[in-house]
Amino acid sequence: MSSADAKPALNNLVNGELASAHLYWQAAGWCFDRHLDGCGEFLLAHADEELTHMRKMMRFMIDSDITIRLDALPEPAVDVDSVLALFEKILAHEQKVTDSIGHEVNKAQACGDHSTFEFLQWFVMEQRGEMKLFRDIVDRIKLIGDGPQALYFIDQEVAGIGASAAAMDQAAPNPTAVA
Ligand code: OFO
Repeated sequence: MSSADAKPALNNLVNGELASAHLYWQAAGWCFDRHLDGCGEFLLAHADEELTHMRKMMRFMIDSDITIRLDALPEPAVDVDSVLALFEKILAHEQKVTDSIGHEVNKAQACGDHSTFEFLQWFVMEQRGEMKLFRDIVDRIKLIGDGPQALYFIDQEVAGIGASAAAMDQAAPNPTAVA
């Protein structure tokens, strides 16, 4: 491993946040096509949240004099045939994001980059919340069942989960927020 590889690669995480927003926009489109407007609105709002994560990371890089480099976005293929499969795909995506953040945290710790290590702790906890949110949605869909009769209830449930997650975020503002 070169010494460049040993350093935390925040560019990878910035690109990951943008890819998350890209996937959620496409997933929202999938929902609106099927008249699942509650799910669609939830995913649009979640894409906005991903952009705030990206911006937070970019601000840290700018303030730390780290060059920002954006990559081409992969096609956000939403090739699923049920709302359960859609949210399982999203949960798997969030697991990848969690793993990428953990990887960079390990590198920051290994190379003694305390500033980056501390900064990334916010993302570690954020991912914990993301995993819980999407696990809850998947569990709820499984409970309701995702047959045609259930779609209306699923749509309402996801809208409700999204609204309470947003209210909790507002009630507990991030103390490490970068202006
Ligand atoms: Fe940025 O939290 Fe989801 O990916």
